[in-house]
Amino acid sequence: LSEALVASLKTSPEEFSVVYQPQYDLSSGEMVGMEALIRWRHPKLGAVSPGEFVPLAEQRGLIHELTEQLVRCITADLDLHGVTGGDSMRLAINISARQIADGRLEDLLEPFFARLRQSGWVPELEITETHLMNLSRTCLDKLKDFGHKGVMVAIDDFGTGYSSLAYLHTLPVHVLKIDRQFVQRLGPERRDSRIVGAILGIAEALDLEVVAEGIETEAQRTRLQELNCHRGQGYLMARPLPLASLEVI
Ligand code: G
Ligand code: G
Ligand code: MN
Ligand code: NA
Repeated sequence: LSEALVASLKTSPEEFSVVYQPQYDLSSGEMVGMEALIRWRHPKLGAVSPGEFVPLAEQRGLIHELTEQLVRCITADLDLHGVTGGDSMRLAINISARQIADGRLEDLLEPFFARLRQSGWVPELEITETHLMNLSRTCLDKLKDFGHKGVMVAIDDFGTGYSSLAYLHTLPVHVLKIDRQFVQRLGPERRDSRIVGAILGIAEALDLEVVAEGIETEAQRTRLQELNCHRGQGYLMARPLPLASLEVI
């Protein structure tokens, strides 16, 4: 698999594509953004899960090349469909924390983000919580620079890492994405919502936005609304889809 990925990243860009999962304002139901997720379909192996190939790309030192495919696909999708973000909708991409040290990242993302803004999208960078803690001062400064240029920075899978509140407070981030394991534990009992409630409290104290991930049931959505969680995404509202299927927006 690893060899196939290396070969495909080098010679077969057409095997990569991107799907988009809408994010909603949970009180109004309005769409407020989308998360871009990369897909890889190998001619012999078929569709490979990003849970498998993203870590492989990291191991093989090709995560930058993967992000190049992501950027190329999103740019092509926007050029083809001309979907606008209305100057307020977010377009979130996932990057690996270790890419931040790589000088090629800014060279790739700066023109891409300019392109996004041109069509009315506010760029957002998602970085998994577990890897945020190992970032050097230099990398944190780079994130801060993105922030100064109007890029929103989100902590992905929040609640699964080990960030201390003291550390969180110093991070140049704007958004917490509540990991879906906590959302999926939301049930009719009040105690089911204690962890999500605590995360919402942290977000409020640190003045951060919150996105709940992995909303699958009406009961979970209702509970999140009651808890005043503003933004959410999940199969209940929409699965990740090709941009063409999403043109209701
Ligand atoms: O798309 P799916 O829900 O299967 O994603 C599985 C994992 O792969 C998630 O953790 C997601 O953040 C990650 N992922 C999806 N697309 C990208 C990408 O373009 N770059 C990186 N680094 N991770 C991605
Ligand atoms: O780690 P990250 O949050 O980037 O992962 C996003 C992943 O979550 C994608 O693989 C996406 O397909 C998946 N996903 C999105 N919505 C749901 C959902 O409602 N339930 C589950 N189980 N997975 C979801
Ligand atoms: Mn994500
Ligand atoms: Na996540």
